[in-house]
Amino acid sequence: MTEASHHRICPLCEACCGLEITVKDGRVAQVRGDAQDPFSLGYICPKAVALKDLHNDPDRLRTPLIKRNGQHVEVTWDEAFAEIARRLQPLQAEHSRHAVAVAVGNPTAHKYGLMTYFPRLARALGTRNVFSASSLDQIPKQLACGLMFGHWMTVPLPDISRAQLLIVLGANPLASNGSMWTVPDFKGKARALQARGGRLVVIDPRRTETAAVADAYHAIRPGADVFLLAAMVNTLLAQGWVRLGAIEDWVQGVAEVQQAVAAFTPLAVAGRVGMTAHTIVSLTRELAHTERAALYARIGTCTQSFGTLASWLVEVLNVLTGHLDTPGGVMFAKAPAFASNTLGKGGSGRGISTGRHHARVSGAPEVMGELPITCLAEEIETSGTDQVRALITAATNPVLSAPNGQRLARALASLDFMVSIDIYLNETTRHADVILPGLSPLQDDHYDLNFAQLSWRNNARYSAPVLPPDERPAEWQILLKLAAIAQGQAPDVDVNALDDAQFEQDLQRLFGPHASAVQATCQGLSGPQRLLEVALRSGPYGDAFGQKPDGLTLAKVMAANGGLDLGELQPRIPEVLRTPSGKVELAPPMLLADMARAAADLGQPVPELVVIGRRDLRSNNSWMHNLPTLAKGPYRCTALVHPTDAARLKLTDSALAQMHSEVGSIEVQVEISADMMPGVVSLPHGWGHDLPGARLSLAAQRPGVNLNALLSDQARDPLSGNAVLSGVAIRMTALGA
Ligand SMILES: Nc1nc2c(c(=O)[nH]1)N[C@H]1C(S)=C(S)[C@@H](COP(=O)(O)OP(=O)(O)OC[C@H]3O[C@@H](n4cnc5c(=O)[nH]c(N)nc54)[C@H](O)[C@@H]3O)O[C@H]1N2
Ligand SMILES: Nc1nc2c(c(=O)[nH]1)N[C@H]1C(S)=C(S)[C@@H](COP(=O)(O)OP(=O)(O)OC[C@H]3O[C@@H](n4cnc5c(=O)[nH]c(N)nc54)[C@H](O)[C@@H]3O)O[C@H]1N2
Ligand code: SF4
Ligand SMILES: [Mo]
Repeated sequence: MTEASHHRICPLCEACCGLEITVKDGRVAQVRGDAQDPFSLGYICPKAVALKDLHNDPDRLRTPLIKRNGQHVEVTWDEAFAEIARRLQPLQAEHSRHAVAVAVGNPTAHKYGLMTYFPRLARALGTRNVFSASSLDQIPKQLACGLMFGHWMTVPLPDISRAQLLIVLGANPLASNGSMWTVPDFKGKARALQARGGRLVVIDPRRTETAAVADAYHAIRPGADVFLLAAMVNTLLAQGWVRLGAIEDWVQGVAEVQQAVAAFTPLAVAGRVGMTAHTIVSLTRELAHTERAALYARIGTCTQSFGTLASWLVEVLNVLTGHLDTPGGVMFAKAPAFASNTLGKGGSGRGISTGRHHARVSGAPEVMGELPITCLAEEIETSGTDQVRALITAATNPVLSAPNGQRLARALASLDFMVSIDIYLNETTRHADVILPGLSPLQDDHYDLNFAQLSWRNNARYSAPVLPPDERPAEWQILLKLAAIAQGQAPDVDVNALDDAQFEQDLQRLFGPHASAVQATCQGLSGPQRLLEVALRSGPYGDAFGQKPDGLTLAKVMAANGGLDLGELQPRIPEVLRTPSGKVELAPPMLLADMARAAADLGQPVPELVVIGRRDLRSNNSWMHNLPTLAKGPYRCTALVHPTDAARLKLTDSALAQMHSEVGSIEVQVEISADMMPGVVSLPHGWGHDLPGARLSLAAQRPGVNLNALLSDQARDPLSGNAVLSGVAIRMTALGA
């Protein structure tokens, strides 16, 4: 009998916990939190334990599938790639390059092979129809931060280990484990903050799991964050509480902000926000007068029509209270590899731009190189030049995760050709003509390309595969093959040779005359691992290919089981900035202009009943409901309704009700809960596993209902293109038990 224990970073959510995985005789025996991990110190959640179920899940695809006569049948890799070339290449020849769309989803962010090679496929296709889950999620925050600080990934993070006050707005880290902020064991860190006399304050339409451990909780009307935040900025300025602190010389635009929020007094917004003016002023006072304080906002503030404005005002408040870039406030991580805000000369840059092209049907602007995923269905359905006729997806399930999934499903069924890189035959991939499954996460190596830029502590961590890879291509090789096919090559092209050639070109571009010396240091490496080696060595902690012998190399990072701790976050202004002015641009014109829309909306009546979403520790968006350890327990896809709403609507606990919206209608199980704000109902997303043609046998036994069947694909934040997933008007009628 052989037994070995491996350290592995959990690839399932942004907390990036360190796991200890025991393998006995080639099988996963146990998954535990790794107490030696310097970042998570042994913390894990139930999803990590389910990695064992995921690896063993009989429904997880291990062989490519081709759809023949409506049925998905197993084929060889050669057959699958040949089929793709046979069908994709003529379609490309006949139509414009925009006729092939690509869509990527959330797990991509956790797989550096997908992350580093997906852009090559998009580039090879030359399509502007690039879609991702970012437009269902964080793109407003990235846009706001990009405009203020000059790069999409320059996002302030609460310095939780030194803060004395943390205000959490529209996030529920006790269930989600944190987002756009890698903070394993949030609960433990929040307890430590409280133990040293600090306070945790939660603002949310639901008294969440996080609110339950907080020192104070305030309910807010969904979608009203922009008004609350503008009134807080207004209060700061009116009371003379503004202090810019250490970054004073690096901030511009305070006067413009003052003008933009002038009309949003606490009294003017109180009714709409659902808080008293007194509470708004008190919150502002506490943020302004606590020496080390941070305001953190997440998805609740993004997935609404004023998502970019709300995300912007959050950081304006952190700046105006002197908390940006100071210990105990909000700070910037310094990632050891792949971080654009560590490249080139620091202090100023080109900044970011949007609208380099627009969606054909809606006219929505390009943001971060992509178009809103809520435009995908209409781009497929609407005839004309550049109509989308083929789609390649990677790790995304928008039939469940995007608004109006029923319309998208119909659109996908009408495509001429669809390919999915995915590990399940699910609600989305059932429409694919060819499905290409990547390896199990336990067979893949791992590096958190994004999350090192969002981490509560600087670090460099790498995980080797826990189980040996099998004969299958890795996902980066699948993507390279597709890119080659998209460029007209034969399906039997040697992808490793292509990768070598591309790598040489990249080195020429990056290192000019030193390219061959750099290349010599990467002997024996290939694919994303080789890119990582170069990025680490040329990065801010790197060994500069031998010039700084104490610096990082991939070998050093690999040797540090659990990862290298690169220390607490450090002040980075002005070096981190990449704005044209070299300043924190507090008043981007695009945002100032959008304040007129907010002002006009302030007077609008609010619907009597609205729906918001909810996350549960045992779910992960739409794709982990097929795993036995997570699927057990009480039914979770319930609609939480406040007792006064239930009484008014004659809804009873555990009974069924019909939930209607402008676009759809679903049958939900009611759960009466005083944790809800009156007038607000909460239903989780990612459910509805009862669609024909999917192969998720366990999930189908308790399918739940799809929240996104109620949401419109026409409701977006006009600046970022992010979907409106929160605060949508509904009606509810009782159906009986
Ligand atoms: N109403 C509502 N809708 C929401 C949200 C909400 O709060 N409310 N949240 C939104 C957010 S934040 C997000 S990020 C999106 C997520 O939406 P998506 O990005 O579509 O993510 P999932 O629904 O989790 O689907 C993940 C897909 O990846 C596949 N997959 C899993 N692991 C791998 C792998 O290793 N390789 C490959 N190739 N495929 C893999 C799964 O089988 C599944 O098909 O949902 C959004 N939808
Ligand atoms: N267990 C689990 N963990 C996950 C995921 C999962 O599906 N399950 N998904 C992962 C993903 S992809 C992401 S992006 C992150 C998200 O991580 P979080 O941002 O923490 O997401 P949620 O837990 O949905 O918390 C959002 C909160 O916003 C509140 N809210 C809704 N509407 C509004 C509003 O208009 N204003 C305000 N202020 N609040 C509002 C909701 O009640 C909810 O409590 O979680 C990640 N982690
Ligand atoms: S919180 Fe859970 S799912 Fe997220 S990284 Fe940690 S163990 Fe994995
Ligand atoms: Mo997300």
